[in-house]
Amino acid sequence: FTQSMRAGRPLPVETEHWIQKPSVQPEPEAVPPDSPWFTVSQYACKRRTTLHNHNKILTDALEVLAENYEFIESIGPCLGFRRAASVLKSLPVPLRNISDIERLPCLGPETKAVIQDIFECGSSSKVEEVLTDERYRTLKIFTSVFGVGPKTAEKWYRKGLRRLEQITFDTSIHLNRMQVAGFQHYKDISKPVSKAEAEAVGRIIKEIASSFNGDVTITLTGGFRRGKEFGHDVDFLLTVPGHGKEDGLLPAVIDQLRSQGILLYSDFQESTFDLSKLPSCRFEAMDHFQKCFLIVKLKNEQVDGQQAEQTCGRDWKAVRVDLVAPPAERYAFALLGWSGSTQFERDLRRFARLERNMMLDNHALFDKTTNTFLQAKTEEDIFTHLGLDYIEPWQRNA
Ligand code: DCT
Ligand code: MG
Repeated sequence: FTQSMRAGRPLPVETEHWIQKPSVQPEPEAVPPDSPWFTVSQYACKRRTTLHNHNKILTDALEVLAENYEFIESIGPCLGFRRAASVLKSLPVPLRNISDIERLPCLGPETKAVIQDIFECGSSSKVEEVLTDERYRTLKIFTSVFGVGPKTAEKWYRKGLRRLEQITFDTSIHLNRMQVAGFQHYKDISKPVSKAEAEAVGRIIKEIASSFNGDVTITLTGGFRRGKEFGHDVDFLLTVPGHGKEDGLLPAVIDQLRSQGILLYSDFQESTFDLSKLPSCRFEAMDHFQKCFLIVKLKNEQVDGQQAEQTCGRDWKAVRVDLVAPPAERYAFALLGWSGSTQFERDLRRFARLERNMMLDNHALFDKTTNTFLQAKTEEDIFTHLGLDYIEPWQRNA
């Protein structure tokens, strides 16, 4: 399957993306499939993907299939469908018929079949089948709990469990600390977090962190930095100028949240980042910076535009918050990595590796040709090193 996805008809990777060509926006429906507008790169980091998705029906369908493959840990097909969905998200117009997709990269035969079904019947039988599949539906519910991944969800499914209440009542199941918190605050943290709530959390963290070090800067990253109005959590980067000045920052923030009585859960991970070992450092998915995964109590009155009165007998909401504190000189790499989207990050790294013989991750950019680390103060510096046009955060919704 993965092979067939790749075999498709890859366009030259160095072609300019559609948005940089003509100066006027095309009329939806008016784009012929052989138009240069449809010159789309196979790399998300060479496309500009805003939140305005003209092909949501198609991308939702493809993402259901991707998720289903993720649940059975079939990574190749999962990434194939995610990549195809990502290509469609970048298009400036809705696709109208099957011939429109001929020139698009990353669309394998299975993706094309799904799209054809939707064009012809209004839905895809393959997708409908997954949506009604008991296993898919159960894993979807179980993995919606903080701390529960596909492996655990699958284990519970195999035990015959189908509903969340069954998990909490089953005495033979041992939940780890994260999952206990996940169940405890399920109702709140499964609700989307609004931009106003994210900003309120930002003010709380900023005030606390500033008493640790007055020079601290805190940056909202993740989906909110890409312009989303809602997210599943709030991601912040905290930095302090000066070598090693961020040491102890997050433990201090956590202590202060606890003494204010608003810390509901915390998982602190000490930094394992070591500059002197960087040349031998493995380039991997999760970074080595000091970080913590939290659940905090956000009072209604702290949120702009929100009624201060009680909802469900409470005047607060539990919110998932991630804090990362990289050393100041790693800031640009950490910011780029934590801004997402996941698909955009995946393709930045893939592009660096395959097209530039470089290795990129949240810590550094290494040029394998010259055996040197490339320094960067800003995200723009990193795009320049990679020979890529700068893509604004709000254009990284790949
Ligand atoms: N990230 C990544 N690779 C992963 C997971 C995350 O590069 N495997 C990056 C991209 C986004 C950022 O970290 C924050 O992750 P999330 O909060 O999961 O994503 P988000 O885009 O902020 O989504 P949401 O709006 O739902 O929080
Ligand atoms: Mg997020």
